[in-house]
Amino acid sequence: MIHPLRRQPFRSRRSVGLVGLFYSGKTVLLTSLIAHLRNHDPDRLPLDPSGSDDELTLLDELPPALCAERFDVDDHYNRLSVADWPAKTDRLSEYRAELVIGRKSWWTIDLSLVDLPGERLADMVIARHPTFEGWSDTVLGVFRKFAEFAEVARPYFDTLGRNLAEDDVLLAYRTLLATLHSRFMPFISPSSFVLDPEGVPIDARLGPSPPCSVAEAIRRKAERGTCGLSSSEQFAPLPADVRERAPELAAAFAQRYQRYRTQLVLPFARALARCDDLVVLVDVTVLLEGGHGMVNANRAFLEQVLSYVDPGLSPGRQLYAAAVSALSFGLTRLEHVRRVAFVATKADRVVRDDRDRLLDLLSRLTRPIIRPHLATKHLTVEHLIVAAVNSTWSEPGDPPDMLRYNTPRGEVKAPVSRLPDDWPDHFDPGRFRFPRPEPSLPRARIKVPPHINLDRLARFVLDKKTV
Ligand SMILES: Nc1nc2c(ncn2[C@@H]2O[C@H](COP(=O)(O)OP(=O)(O)OP(=O)(O)O)[C@@H](O)[C@H]2O)c(=O)[nH]1
Ligand SMILES: [Mg+2]
Repeated sequence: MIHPLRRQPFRSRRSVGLVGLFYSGKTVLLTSLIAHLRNHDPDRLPLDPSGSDDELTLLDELPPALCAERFDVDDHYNRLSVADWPAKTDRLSEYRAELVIGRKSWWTIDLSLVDLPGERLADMVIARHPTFEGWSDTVLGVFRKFAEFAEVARPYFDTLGRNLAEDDVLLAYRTLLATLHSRFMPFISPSSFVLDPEGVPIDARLGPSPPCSVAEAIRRKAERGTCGLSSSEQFAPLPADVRERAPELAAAFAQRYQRYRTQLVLPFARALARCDDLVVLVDVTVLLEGGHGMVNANRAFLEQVLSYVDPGLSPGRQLYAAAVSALSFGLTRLEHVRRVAFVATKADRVVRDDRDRLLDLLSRLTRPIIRPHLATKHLTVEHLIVAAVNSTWSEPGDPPDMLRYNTPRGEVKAPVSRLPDDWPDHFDPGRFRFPRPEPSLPRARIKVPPHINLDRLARFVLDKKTV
């Protein structure tokens, strides 16, 4: 778009999607970033390391362009400022603003930042597969591939071997999903099982429950959860031989799968795939706390997301994109993800001396997943560690494995796990422990959240060359 009478006659469009599992820190990251964009202070968020043209001005906040819902930054910020983390996200939302960087620029940036509930990302495997048969084969393939999935999935396969009554198949699959959920393994598809189509989490649907055994909790979730648009619209993956043996069941599941895919999955999957850049959040500390099973599940999940988004441009599409851009004087862009930043979030949960190790662990996890895309396409990939709201500190003389932070009981000083140089071959949940602080934020709005490396993420988002 061109505005000949303005000081910045040109306007470029940029959209960035934040993806990551539930609890990976997307909403906090976006809230903190927006707070910094609204009150930009070059000393706290340096955008140009040379310091020559470091001024960012937010001109206007705009209605969303990629989805229906506005990102409720004020509500999230208000909670942070009273030492409470934001509520979990229940739907796709977008923050959109017009910005100008530097004093001499001829361009304004129309920037969209997209946030989504982490659970829905497990449905990217549905977005990737137009048919129920393809989805079934991929999901069951993942369950067979990793030992920790295979163990959880065995009773489901046993059920399919002896009983193909619809209700029994669905209950067996919901039991499988409930078991994954109880182990924090993020491969729960359809995601309606943990976050129903209205955005209500399964724990909220169950309501408060008396303390009970893990087996009882799994049974309750399996009874109440829904794998589909509603209780009469449920489906579960079926292997090829079962699809042959029970064609009516397979046909019913296939129709429900199509309705689920069209109504719930494709709208957000398309919004993400249309982004120029993706910020992929990985909470390495939670993966260490969760054990190797969680690392494997996270890896399988990231592979599915990147396969659907298919980031990068093949040489042919790169040429086409360059031609489109040249013919429109750079004002039209081919909508496709071309840059990916992998971000290890909550870097304040590890001691300062371990931040390099945090970056190494992130890179070791994500490099094998992104390499096939990098090998064949034009794609920019960055790796960063960030704390959106730095909520821990240490004082001179504190031991090297100690952090200080606020909790509802007041300030504590506690030991934290040191990071390994590489992912251990085998590690069970509980071997690593990191703090869960309250957010520490200045209440005066002209102040901005303390952070670690948020400036580097901002440079990526704004496409400032030096990250
Ligand atoms: N110490 C620390 N904890 C953080 C930070 N960011 C997030 N957290 C913690 O991580 C939790 C989840 O953060 P969210 O931003 O809500 O996570 P999300 O990815 O949006 O999760 P969903 O909405 O469920 O998809 C918060 O409630 C905090 O406990 C951070 O910068 N530092
Ligand atoms: Mg969220």
